[in-house]
Amino acid sequence: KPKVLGYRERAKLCSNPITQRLFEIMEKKRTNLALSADLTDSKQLLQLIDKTGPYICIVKTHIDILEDFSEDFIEKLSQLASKHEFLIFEDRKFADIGNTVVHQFSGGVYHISNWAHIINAHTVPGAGVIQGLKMVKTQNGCGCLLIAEMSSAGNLATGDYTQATVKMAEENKDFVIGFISVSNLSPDPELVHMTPGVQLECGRDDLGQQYLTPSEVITRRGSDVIIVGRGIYQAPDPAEAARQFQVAGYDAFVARLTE
Ligand code: 6AU
Repeated sequence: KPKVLGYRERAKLCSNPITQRLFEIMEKKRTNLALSADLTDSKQLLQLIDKTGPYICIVKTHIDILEDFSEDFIEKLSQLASKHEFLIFEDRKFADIGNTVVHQFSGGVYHISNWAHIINAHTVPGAGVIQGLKMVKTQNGCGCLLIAEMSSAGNLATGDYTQATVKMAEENKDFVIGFISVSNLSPDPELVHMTPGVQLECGRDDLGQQYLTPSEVITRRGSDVIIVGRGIYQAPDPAEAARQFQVAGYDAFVARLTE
């Protein structure tokens, strides 16, 4: 059984500055919680992020669901990222040929490459999607997560598809920093695993989302980061909910360390 490393040790082993910074933040703030900030009003979204900021290592955005996007939103989000020390992950799920994703990443309305620290991509187009994204000049030296598995019922990211995705990550470690997955797929300490579909109790929603608990995800399945949306922003007190997920996620990691 491979030895489980603490966040500080992981940070030292990472050659990519984004993963290095991520593990340093996780160590310093004692958190493996990513907030999935899926609100559609920018003012409410910024308030949510400011309140939950102390408990999280990452804010994950779906920038294209904002009803009132502006450059000012990006500026305020980046200020909050400095204030609270978290990374910004734009969950754009790039999934097209290299030439198209170059434009989707750098251009359009959102200019994601100017502000995101982390992005993600489906591997269904083949390695060209990675080659394209990698070509784009970025502000923050952005790192990419490959979607190797999904949380939703009946998804097709399984078996050979998942294994081929792991291989693509291992072959592109200058840019790929890890996976969206629901299990541990690679023992390489430089590759980070982030898992969505997390609540304090197992269950599902009406549209195929399936939930696991922090201890199932972190202790038993060996993932690194829990991604939580509705479990936090639909709670009566989102800051208190974020604190609970921080504690549950961190305790689950300590349990794995000491197993
Ligand atoms: O906690 P929830 O269910 O409210 O939100 C989960 C978040 C959503 C999804 O778009 C995203 O996680 N997600 C992803 C990601 C992060 O790539 C992959 C996946 O398989 N399932 C999933 O829910 O913002």
